[in-house]
Amino acid sequence: MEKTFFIIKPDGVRRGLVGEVLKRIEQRGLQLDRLELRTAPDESLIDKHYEALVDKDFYPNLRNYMTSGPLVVGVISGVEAISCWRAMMGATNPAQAQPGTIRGNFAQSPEKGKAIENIVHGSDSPESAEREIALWFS
Ligand code: YYY
Ligand code: MG
Repeated sequence: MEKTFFIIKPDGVRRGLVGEVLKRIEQRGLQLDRLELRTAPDESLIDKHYEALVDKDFYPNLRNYMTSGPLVVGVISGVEAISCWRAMMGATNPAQAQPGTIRGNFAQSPEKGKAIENIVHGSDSPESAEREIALWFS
């Protein structure tokens, strides 16, 4: 079994999509190993989570968005859980996300200069899954 880390981002919580996202995880047959609501995510944790992106021009927007409200974090496991969950999320830019995916069903693309609000996060490799699980559940 492979493990991956996921986040229901502040827009997902704000819009009442927690149940919808968890339903999809359960219906896919992925196992929920950990699940927590984090009411006040702090900037330093977000900086560590997105350490590869902190120098990007969009990062200040991304950090504001990720600290704008409660988020739900968890660990799921299953066969090929990392790629399975990434496929369920859909493409980073919701305009390119396939219908049927979480982003493709529930997210819109931002106006220029605004943060991409795309509802969910998922680790992109075994190494990042291990790093992110340790970071958020240490
Ligand atoms: O893993 P994923 O969330 O699909 O995309 P990443 O490339 O890791 O970027 C993380 C996060 O940053 C993305 O979900 C939205 C935001 N972002 C952005 O606002 N503008 C970009 N050009 C690229 C990413
Ligand atoms: Mg990523």
